Amino acid sequence: MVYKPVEASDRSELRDLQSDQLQKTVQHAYENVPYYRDQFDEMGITPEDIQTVDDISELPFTTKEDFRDEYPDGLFAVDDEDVLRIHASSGTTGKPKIVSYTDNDLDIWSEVVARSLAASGAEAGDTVQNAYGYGLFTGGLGLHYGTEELDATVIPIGSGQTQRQVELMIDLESDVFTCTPSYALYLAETAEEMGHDPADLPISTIIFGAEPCTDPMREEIEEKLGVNGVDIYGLSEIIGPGVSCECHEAQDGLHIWEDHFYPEIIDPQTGDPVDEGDEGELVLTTLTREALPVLRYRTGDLTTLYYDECECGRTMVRMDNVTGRTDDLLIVRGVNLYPSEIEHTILDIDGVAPHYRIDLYEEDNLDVMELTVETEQSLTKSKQSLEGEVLERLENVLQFTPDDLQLVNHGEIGRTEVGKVQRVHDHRD
Ligand code: DLL
Repeated sequence: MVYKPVEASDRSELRDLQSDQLQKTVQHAYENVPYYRDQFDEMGITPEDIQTVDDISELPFTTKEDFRDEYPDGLFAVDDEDVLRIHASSGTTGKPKIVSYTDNDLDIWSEVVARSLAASGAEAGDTVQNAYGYGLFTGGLGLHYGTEELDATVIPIGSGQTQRQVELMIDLESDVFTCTPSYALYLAETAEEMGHDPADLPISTIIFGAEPCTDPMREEIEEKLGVNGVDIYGLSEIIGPGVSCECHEAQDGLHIWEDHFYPEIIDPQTGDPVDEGDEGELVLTTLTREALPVLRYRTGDLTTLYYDECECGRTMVRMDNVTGRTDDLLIVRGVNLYPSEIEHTILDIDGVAPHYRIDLYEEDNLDVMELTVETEQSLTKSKQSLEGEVLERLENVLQFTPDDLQLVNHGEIGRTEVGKVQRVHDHRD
């Protein structure tokens, strides 16, 4: 069931609404953000040139470098006294991206998260245990206020304290658990170590996001914990979690809340739009943000958009789940591959556990890749034969062989209790 009627609106009406909102956003950005005004002037365009969403490609892109260059608040479009909240997204290098919200922005954020929760099957009266980190990261507070907006009960436990998560979940009979996909697996392991069958835990839905999750990983989560796994997507620069979410009815792509965020897919090399149905980089424009209007943000996330009807009745476009980023691409001895392709290729081999790491080194000017994979606790075949299977699968599917493959026992690869899992460790200069 939709949370707001607009989720199932007629697409031509939606387009008119988007065009109106785009005009307002462009005007707002031009008038209040010197960075955008300079860009427009340099490109010889004015806000009046943008009449409908079809004109959007006239606008400049915004990149994560622009956020860094304008650190901390150069992209803010309102006075300090109108900013009610600040969050930040910490990159691996350099300054964080600082993002801000007015009162109205916070209301919209709660609403899009509530829509996402409702799409996942959560209802008013449910108990939602929120294991996303609270603080500058948008996951904790984003899911928190969205849960309250839905009129559900939120348990604001935040990340970590995994044994306590299990105990509370049982004692308070949580219906929904929100966390990263890697943490969902860790929760299952911890419950097992505590003597519980993870499938008997009371939760029926896990809303996972903030990290990529391939299909075999999702199946593992759903099977181990006996839940429906629903993917939620978002990024701080645009709002936080709640840009899009899967519906539990179809679980076939994430509905983008298009009355607030306008999506495009471009070729990451040329910046040109791709044909409908082709994969490329997701570009998002905020349509209603006040404190931080963002035009054509290059997310770096690779996906595809589907405009056909969804069985849930929502008409809002669906994006494929994001399993790769433009900056994730590994080029190892001339072979281009994404970590998610490796994950996808090996995880459904019987005996391989969903825990792996990739280490990249440079030796004599050549890239060297070491792949470390955990075996299932109940491994019934020899490690040698499993190794052969993994290598054969990688060669057959990806035409790729790692320089070194290590099969290690259950639990040998460190788990991430707080924050996002890091599977690729690049030791090259
Ligand atoms: O990760 C917001 C969030 C919190 C989303 C909780 C979902 C749940 P950032 O820290 O700014 O914000 O990171 C944004 O994380 O560009 C993607 O690369 C990745 N990401 C977010 N959600 C997904 C997802 C939050 N469902 C960056 N699948 C994004 C794959 C995701 N990657």
